[in-house]
Amino acid sequence: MSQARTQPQDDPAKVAAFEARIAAGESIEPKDWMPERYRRQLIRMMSQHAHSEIVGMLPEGNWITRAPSLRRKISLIAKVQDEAGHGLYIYCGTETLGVDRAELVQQLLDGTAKYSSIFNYPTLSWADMGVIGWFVDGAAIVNQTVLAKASYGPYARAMIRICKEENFHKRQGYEIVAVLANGTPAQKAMIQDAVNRWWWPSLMMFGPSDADSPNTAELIRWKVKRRTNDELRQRFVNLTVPQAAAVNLTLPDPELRYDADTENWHFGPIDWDEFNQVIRGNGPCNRERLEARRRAHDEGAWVREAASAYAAKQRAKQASEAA
Ligand code: BYC
Repeated sequence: MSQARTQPQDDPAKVAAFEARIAAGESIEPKDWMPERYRRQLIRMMSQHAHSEIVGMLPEGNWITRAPSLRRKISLIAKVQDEAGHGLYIYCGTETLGVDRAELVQQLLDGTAKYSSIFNYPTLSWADMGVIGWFVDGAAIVNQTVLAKASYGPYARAMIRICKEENFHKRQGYEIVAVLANGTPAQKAMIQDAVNRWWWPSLMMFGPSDADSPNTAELIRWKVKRRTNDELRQRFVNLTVPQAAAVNLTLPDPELRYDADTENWHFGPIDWDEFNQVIRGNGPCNRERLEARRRAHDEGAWVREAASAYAAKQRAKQASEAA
């Protein structure tokens, strides 16, 4: 990746010392020596994560003006604002690796950086707000609770705070789900339809199966990832099946059954063709999402200019006071 700081070939002695620190469970901090490949992998993963939070505001932002009550509107606005905060927090964490945020944002706008596949699906009804909180934030919690133990300190610490907020997001979603599931037949049908549409894309959030995941082995070795994609996906399914039963909703998988030997819920095959289409930019809303981000970036140019002018003025003031 062009944005990573270039370094001479990593010194094998330094690599060995670094790997010993990882093996001992030490946290790697921004000023510590790290292999160039470790830095690049973190920049890739963290920037994609930050982009996901920012693009992830769009499907829900679409429903703020149509929330069914003042109370629902307040909590949805708060959730979407939290997502902006998560994005900015993770961009800051990524900058500790020596890369400029403007460069990362440009990669998103150019379509050269990925963001989570899940945000390329449309939000068709209010019930989707419930199911996103339940499934999407639920999946994020499963993934991020483990990332809170990642070997890179700034990323791990960001995850601790973010997970606390994701817990509120999941609860607000599940509460919407429970209310609709116990509502009129039309409300129940609406929530079941949302469950049917979001279930499989939510399982895809965890990434390709381990056999097809080029980055997992290296990231596990460096303790950035502490569990594989398939392990986390299985954990999410195991947690979610009883939650669906508790509100009498059906998950759209005829193969779903409990396996007493493995103590896991067995689930049917994932449509990897669909996943690959979405991450290549051909999902239902990829174009719309990037257009919305580009428009917001252009419309926000004056804010960035004003903030830079203000910062320059403050610097000049401080310099003249110090003189
Ligand atoms: N979507 O080797 P793999 C949120 C890419 S936002 C798109 O397994 P890795 C929220 C992958 O990047 C939460 N692309 O990769 C916000 C790689 O491509 P490149 C978002 C995907 O890194 C608002 C290639 O496929 N969470 O919670 O080992 C509202 C091969 O994959 C996806 C994060 O970002 C995907 N689903 O593992 C509500 C968590 N999956 O870069 C909620 C942090 C894979 O080689 N990230 N790809 O071109 C991770 O944990 C890991 O990066 C992943 C992938 C598990 C996602």
